[in-house]
Formats: sequence, C-alpha cells, structure tokens
Amino acid sequence: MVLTGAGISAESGVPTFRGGGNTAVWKGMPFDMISSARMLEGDLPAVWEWFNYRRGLLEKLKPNAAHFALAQWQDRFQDFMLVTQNIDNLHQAAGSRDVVELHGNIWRARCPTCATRHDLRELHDGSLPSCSDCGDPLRPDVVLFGETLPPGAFERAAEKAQSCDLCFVVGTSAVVYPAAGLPEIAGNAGAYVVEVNPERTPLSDLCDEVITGNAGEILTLL
Ligand code: BV8
Ligand code: ZN
Repeated sequence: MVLTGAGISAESGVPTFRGGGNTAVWKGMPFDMISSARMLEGDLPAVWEWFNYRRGLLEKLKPNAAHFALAQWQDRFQDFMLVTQNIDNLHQAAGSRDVVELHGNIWRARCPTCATRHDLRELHDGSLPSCSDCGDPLRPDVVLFGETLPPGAFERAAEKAQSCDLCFVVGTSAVVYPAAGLPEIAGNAGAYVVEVNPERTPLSDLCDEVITGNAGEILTLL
C-alpha cells in the first residue's frame, strides 16, 4: 500500500501546503481556512475562485518521475493499493488505476442536493457551475477541513493498511487526520512502514525505515 501527499507532486511544480517554509496562503487566508466547510457555507464563490485558481495552475503541470514509478508498481506487485490525499489527479495522469482519493479531486464538482458528480473539464458555465439535473449550485468535489471523507474511501484504505505487508508513505507531513492515521494502522498490524520525504515528520519515528530525499529520485531508484 502506498499513501501519498502533496510532496509527491512538488517536483511537478505543484505548491505543497506546509514543509519547506511555503505555506499556501490565498488572499491572506491560510489554506485550511479557505479550504474549509465554514468558508463553503459562508462564501461559495470565494471557494470556487480559490479552486479555479488552483486548476488554472494545474492545467500546465505534468506528473513527475515519482507518479510514473508508482504507476509501474501497480503491475509489479500482485496486490497493490495507491491511496492519495492529493486532489491534483496527477497519479491518474501518470497511469495509476483505481486510485483511492481520500480528499476528492479538483477536476470534479458535486451537486450537494442530488450528489451527482460533474467533470469540470466539460463544464464551461463560468466560475459558478450549476447542476444539470436540479439546477442547484455545484461545489468542488473535494473534502474541505471539517468535512467527512467520501463514504467508504477511508474504510477501504484502512482495510488494506490492516492487511498489507509493506506500506510506503510518500511526501506527506502526516498532520492531517484521518489520512495520517493509515501508516500507524499498517505498522500496528505488522506491515513494514517506509517513509520517503526530504524532511522528518511526526511519523518518522514510527516507521521501520525513513529514506530521506525527493520522491522522484527515490521511487525511481527503488
Ligand atoms: C475530518 C483538500 C471530521 C482540500 C485537504 C480543527 C478544526 C477543524 C478540523 C480539525 C481541527 N483539528 C483537527 C481537525 C481535523 C482536520 C485535521 O486533521 N486538521 C489538522 C490540520 C490538525 N481534519 C479534517 O478536517 C478532515 N475531516 O476530520 O472530519 C468530521 C467527522 C465527522 C463529521 C464532520 C467532520 C478532513 C481533512 C481533509 C482536508 N482537505 N485537502 C484542498 O486541497 O484544498 S487536506 C490537505 O492537507 C491535503 O489534502 C493533505 O491531505 C493535507 C496534508 O498535506 P500534505 O499532503 O501532507 O502536504 P504538506 O504540504 O502538508 O506536506 C508536504 C510534505 O511533502 C512535507 O512533509 C514535505 O517535506 C514533503 N516534500 C516536499 N517535497 C517533496 C516532499 N516529499 C517527497 N518528495 C519531494 N520532492
Ligand atoms: Zn443536482
């Protein structure tokens, strides 16, 4: 099982949220304020503006060697699961299949009323898309702070964490729960846990092995 965070997309040019001193800030708001359930309830247009801005940045960016390495791993291991906290779709763009997206996907919108999903690459009605079925305003299909994860996503990942032999944790600062709890579940169930990160994290001391470096280089070498 592999759990990835924003760090795996750093070498693609996607800004990370923490680590390396650059904390994502938008119009003076820290990202966990603009990307929050409260902000969505209070100012949906501002949340759309924030996600439209990020999709604009992402449009030009490509998967990096780390994404491609993991896409190859899915065929090298008999039983493999890729779980990501990222919403940038770069794993899928690199060829990874059946990615467990714990926090949703920036290219999808969701109707809060009828729960239909909409691909934002097909919607062109400006920054405030509305549902083609019921007309209500759509929201990003992304898990914001203070929101629960997509039903079944965490459970599927936790089940694999319980049964896997080897768990890689790549490019995450391991501070956001429940995602950050997955490597602990794996380690407690007997998996060998390997962290790949240029910096130490709260998880480092729990890992069987910490490989210090950039994911693009390390995963390719591995
Ligand atoms: C929930 C999508 C419960 C959005 C994200 C107080 C108030 C409100 C909530 C809380 C609170 N206290 C605790 C909480 C719970 C909260 C939480 O854990 N907060 C933390 C910050 C304390 N969690 C939640 O709210 C979650 N929901 O708990 O619901 C609930 C239950 C019932 C009913 C209602 C609610 C939902 C959390 C999901 C939030 N959404 N993203 C968006 O993108 O805008 S979280 C976001 O940050 C990411 O998705 C990711 O998951 C998370 C962590 O970021 P990382 O991926 O780790 O990235 P980061 O920048 O932090 O670190 C990068 C790492 O990469 C660094 O370590 C760096 O060294 C490394 N790196 C850099 N370069 C490289 C590299 N590694 C390898 N190679 C490189 N080249
Ligand atoms: Zn609808």
